[in-house]
Amino acid sequence: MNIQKLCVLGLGYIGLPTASTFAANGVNVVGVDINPQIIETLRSGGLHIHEPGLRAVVETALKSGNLTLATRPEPADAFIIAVPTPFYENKFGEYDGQKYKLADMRAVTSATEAIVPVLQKGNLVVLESTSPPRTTIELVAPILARSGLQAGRDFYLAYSPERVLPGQILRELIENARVIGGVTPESAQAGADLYSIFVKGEIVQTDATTAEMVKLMENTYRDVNIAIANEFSRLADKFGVDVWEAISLANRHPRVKILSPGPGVGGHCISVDPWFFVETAPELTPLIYHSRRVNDSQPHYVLELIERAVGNLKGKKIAALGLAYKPNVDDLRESPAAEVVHLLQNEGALVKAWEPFKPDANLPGIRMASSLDNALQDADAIVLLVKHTEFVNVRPSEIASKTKARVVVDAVNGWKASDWRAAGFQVARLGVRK
Ligand code: SAJ
Repeated sequence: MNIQKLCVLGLGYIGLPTASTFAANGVNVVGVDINPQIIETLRSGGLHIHEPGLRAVVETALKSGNLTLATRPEPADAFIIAVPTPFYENKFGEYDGQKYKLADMRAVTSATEAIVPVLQKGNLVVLESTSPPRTTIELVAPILARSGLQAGRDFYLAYSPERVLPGQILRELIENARVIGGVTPESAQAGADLYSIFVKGEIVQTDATTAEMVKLMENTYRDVNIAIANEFSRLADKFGVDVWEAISLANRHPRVKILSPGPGVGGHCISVDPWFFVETAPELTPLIYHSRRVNDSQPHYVLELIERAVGNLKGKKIAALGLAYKPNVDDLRESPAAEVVHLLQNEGALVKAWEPFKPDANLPGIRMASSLDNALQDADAIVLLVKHTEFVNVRPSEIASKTKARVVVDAVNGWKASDWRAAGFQVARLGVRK
């Protein structure tokens, strides 16, 4: 299929890099977002999201004229839907007495509806948004049929998941292998034609539901793996073992790759996607359900660890190092570190948080420090919640000179306990009772 003009619906973390990369490769792209503020920000040279290198790519795309911006789709050869699929905040499903979260598919529904009036014979429509299995054939195809055209017969329809890692989106977009699932083999081929414009990784064709399931399996596998690591951290603590040492020894086995325990699983992918399986098949997903529960409860476990090290938390001044959902990013969404801070405060602790990647973070109820030194001042204890490289590199003797705190709690295996002990600190570590 020959694609001259493309509409990308949704200009967020995935849509904007995708639209700009197509534009950089000579495609005439219309970037569509229903939020006029986003369009305005982009037109005036701003950027509403943070991703290394993105500003330059967007700027070049806009200047070249290959990327234009609009609030609704225009007739084109192909359409990519890259809108968010969050959960409902206050709506839950229930199975066997257990509550589960429900996907809010309203953005996918309205983006698809917006394509109906401009859809033409021979077009290609690709859904990229992470979605419950069968969304392409059971939600998207019927909406598009309102145009009088039928998916697979009159136009091509495919599902192709994004798999890029925040912080490395622009590189991974091009280099990662890409799965493309068509409602027919011809639809998968049309999708492959589209992405081969810039994708250097392998492009693998399959059917739409398989592609949807593959995406959810990848993130669910990671979530379950982290859940077992978190459970191992609790067991190691009980048995007087160092979980980090034990995992590294177990991982010497050629067929074992256990991930790392920590304060929990954050971000908007791994902590979200497994629920799409649970929602669509609660009776088949007890393992996935309980893994989510284990990871969601890990901040409480870290709270217990801190309480054990510090004693009664009421009135204690705690320096919390890190609020991001993972190391070396500025993204605080669904962050387990922020959850730990809230739990500490519920126990009456006076927490000051320092997040070098977002010093002016404005999270409700969290008091931010203005610098690392400011966080350490007057602290009774220091808690390491995110393994940012700059935290790993601090020198315990230097920290000792900046604070009266002599207790550190390391929830991420960022610090060498013996160095801190040598500098006069009492050390507690997640997954270690020694
Ligand atoms: N985490 C652990 N232990 C680990 C690894 C991660 O506790 O051993 C925690 C992190 O600290 C973080 C959370 O898990 O809180 C998720 O971080 P992550 O780096 O595992 O993943 P994300 O959410 O940033 O991106 C994932 C990626 N998926 C996989 O690696 C299978 C990415 O490729 C996907 O594109 C992205 O989800 C997405 O958009 O779905």
